[in-house]
Amino acid sequence: MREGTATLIRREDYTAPAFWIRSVDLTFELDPVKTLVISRMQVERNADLPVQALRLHGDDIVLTRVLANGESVSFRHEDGMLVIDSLPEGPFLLEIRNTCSPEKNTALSGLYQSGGGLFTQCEAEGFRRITYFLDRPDVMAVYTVTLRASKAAYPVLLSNGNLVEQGDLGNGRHFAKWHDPFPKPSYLFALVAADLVAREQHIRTRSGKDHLLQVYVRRGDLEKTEHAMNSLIASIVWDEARFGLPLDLERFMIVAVGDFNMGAMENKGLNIFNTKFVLATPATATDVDYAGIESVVGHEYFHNWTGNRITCRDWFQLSLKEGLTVFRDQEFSMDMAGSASARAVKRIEDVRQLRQVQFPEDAGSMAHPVRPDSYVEINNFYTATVYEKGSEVVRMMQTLVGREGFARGITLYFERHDGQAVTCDDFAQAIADANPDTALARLLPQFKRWYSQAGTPRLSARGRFDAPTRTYTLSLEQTALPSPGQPEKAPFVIPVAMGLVGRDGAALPLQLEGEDAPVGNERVLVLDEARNFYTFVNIDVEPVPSLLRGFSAPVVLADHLADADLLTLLQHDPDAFNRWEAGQRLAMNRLLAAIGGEAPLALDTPFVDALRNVLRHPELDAAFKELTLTLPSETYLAEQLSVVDPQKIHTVREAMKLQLARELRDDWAWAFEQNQVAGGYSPDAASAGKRALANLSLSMLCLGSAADGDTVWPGRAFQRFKDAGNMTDRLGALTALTASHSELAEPALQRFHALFKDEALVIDKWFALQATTPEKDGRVFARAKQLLKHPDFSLRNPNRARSLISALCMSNPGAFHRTDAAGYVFWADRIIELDSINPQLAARMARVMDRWSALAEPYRSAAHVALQRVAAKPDLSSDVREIIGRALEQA
Ligand code: B3K
Ligand code: ZN
Repeated sequence: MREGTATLIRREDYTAPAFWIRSVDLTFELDPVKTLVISRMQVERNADLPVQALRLHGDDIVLTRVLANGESVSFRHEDGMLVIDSLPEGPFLLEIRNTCSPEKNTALSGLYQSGGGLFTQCEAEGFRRITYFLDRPDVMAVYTVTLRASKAAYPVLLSNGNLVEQGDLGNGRHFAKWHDPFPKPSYLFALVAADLVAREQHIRTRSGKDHLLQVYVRRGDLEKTEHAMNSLIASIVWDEARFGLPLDLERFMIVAVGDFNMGAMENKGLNIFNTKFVLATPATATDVDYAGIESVVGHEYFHNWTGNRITCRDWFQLSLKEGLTVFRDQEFSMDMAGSASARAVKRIEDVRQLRQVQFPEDAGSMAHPVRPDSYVEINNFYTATVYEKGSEVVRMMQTLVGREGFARGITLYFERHDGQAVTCDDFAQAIADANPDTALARLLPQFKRWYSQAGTPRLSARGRFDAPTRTYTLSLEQTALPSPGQPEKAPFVIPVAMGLVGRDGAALPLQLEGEDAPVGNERVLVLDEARNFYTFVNIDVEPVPSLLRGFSAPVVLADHLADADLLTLLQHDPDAFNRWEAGQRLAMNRLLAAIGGEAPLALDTPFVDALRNVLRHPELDAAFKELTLTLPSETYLAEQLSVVDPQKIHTVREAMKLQLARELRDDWAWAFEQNQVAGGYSPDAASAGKRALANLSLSMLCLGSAADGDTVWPGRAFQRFKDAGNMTDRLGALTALTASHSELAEPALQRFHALFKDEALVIDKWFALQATTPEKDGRVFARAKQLLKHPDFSLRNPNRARSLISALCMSNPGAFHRTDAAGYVFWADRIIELDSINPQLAARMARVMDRWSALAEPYRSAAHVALQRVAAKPDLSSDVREIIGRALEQA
């Protein structure tokens, strides 16, 4: 059982708030040591509920006075809340004064200090670390905020909404007063007081309204903000064009901060961003960084409607805003990518991420439904399930009602709920009601099992061709494995986008038994029972089924296809996603056979030839080639096994990589030369794809050279590293050297550090690269340990902590899982250390052990010991305790 005093919050216990706070007027006397907060709230009782005490949240703050309608009132502290028993019957003005200490706030939740400035992070429950409040998303108030601070230390004073007044206070202090006309929950409050500069852009939206866009950064970073600003403008244009949702603010601000627990935060009109998702120049950021900026800027902007205009009734509904907004940012990036093939590349990347992170989560100790039923720390539930699987659930709705139907659903959702705090049920209902004659509307209660049942369903497909009747019968069967607290599950509604591919690669017309004519050559079968049969008529030769096209549902598919079928799909499938998938399956079959069996890995000619054909294909996009020639990750391979030996997986995968490096040597060299990008840097999909393929080729060439004792390619890589005109190529060349353990890696790493010693985000890359190098003889782990002592390393900066600790423990299984348990000792030491500094971040990193119980011995026992050691820390935070407690329940 879980220990500790932290309580379990249950979804079924939801009750409406006993009071409403209609407006709040906040005044801040900002000071890093002690900030004074004066809060004046218009409060009224919720007439629907019996008369009761007002209970306000407050955490780590010091109360100095409480007045109701100007009179002092008695209060008490109970269960960490401020309780006021006797209050006026009717609406009243509540005034609270309290202090907090930004400089002591290492948790980076609430008001904290970073790089000499003051910043806030309130979602989910950080506002209570600033002042006493009904800190829950269904209490929405209109905010007026006055910031008073030293003019020299904090020349820029920002909060949500519009600037209504500013001026001098004498004594070197100044003030700014902001008003946000939109009622909002406290988690969307923000303030910034810092020495910053802004890139500005005035735009006019379709309705003819003018808006001011600003991106605030530290002095010296201004030239790194162009891409973020362009991404913001593109997001605004896209949301209006695709969903008819315009920018509703006169002023929209983005502020970059160097110390931040996650990617970014959608505070109304004042988004606060991790610098990683704002700052980019060709010299310092990779193509992946550029794409990340576009997608995160889009994501936070899209929250302005999905999250801010309509918010969550309670935190169990988190996916209402997160799943939907991830779906929107994925669609945005796809639309920005342009060509069909570039869209498929984006989809492949998203699915790869889902499988790499969400599938393990759904099978491990932290498995939970998209709409969780309980939590101890809500911050532990900002998960891949709520975000990425939540997005897949929204995507399935779009698949079931069509793109236009889905846009109609969104319109109805806003007609019904604008300005409200609602539930996932409300959302699904709106999409269904706007599309009455669809499978979604017909099956809505069953469809919503995607919100309530955890775990990744298994979909098993078998086809049977009957030559005499010229029919092909497809059987689809779903099963769901038990999850914690959910032993039994009912069938899901699974949309299966599919086609039938002829042996010659032709897309066959699809006519189901009982239909008069074929309905195109791609369709969506809706599986709503445990098992169903679909009989296609007028089929002359046994086809190859191409199922779950575009990954139309978040399931694990067993299609029982033979190698020959997969080779056909890899060569001919009109669906690019399934084409890639066929390649991955061919690789995976071989990897798993070698991992499970005693026979050493030996690659067969048909497989190698098929990969060569992809690599040399005259029409396929470079980005697609790169994805197809990249082997399934060690983490994804581990998910295919019931007992996981990480070293075995690592060894086999490395062996296969090396064989491909050698067998395709000339082809890699050809691809490297073919994919050079001339001219200035542009992060567009086509150029980025070429760079990715050139870099993969270079890595493979260096790997092959290392085994053959050849020095030509490492020499070329070193030269390219030195001459590179952009970070993608520079880091690519450096990676080729480190990953092949070349002698030139060391001087290159030193040079890289010297070149970028003042660029924090690049130094993060330098740490991460060393921590994620494929392990060889324990060298990588030894180096990571050494790097803990590097003067540039710090646990206090989340990006830096992640660049070494998460990189090693989460992204480098071959280095982390050691037979001598040293990796787990390293992990436990860091979690214990970090828990006292930043519990949210520590809890995130603690998740490394979610899947410990699937490990083979000796890993399993050693992991258990490490978990118990963390659990034994006397003052362990409730954040980490929840994660570790759930992991230990698997023992
Ligand atoms: N809504 C924030 C995440 C807040 C995380 C709190 N632990 C960023 C986002 O999803 O857009
Ligand atoms: Zn979000």
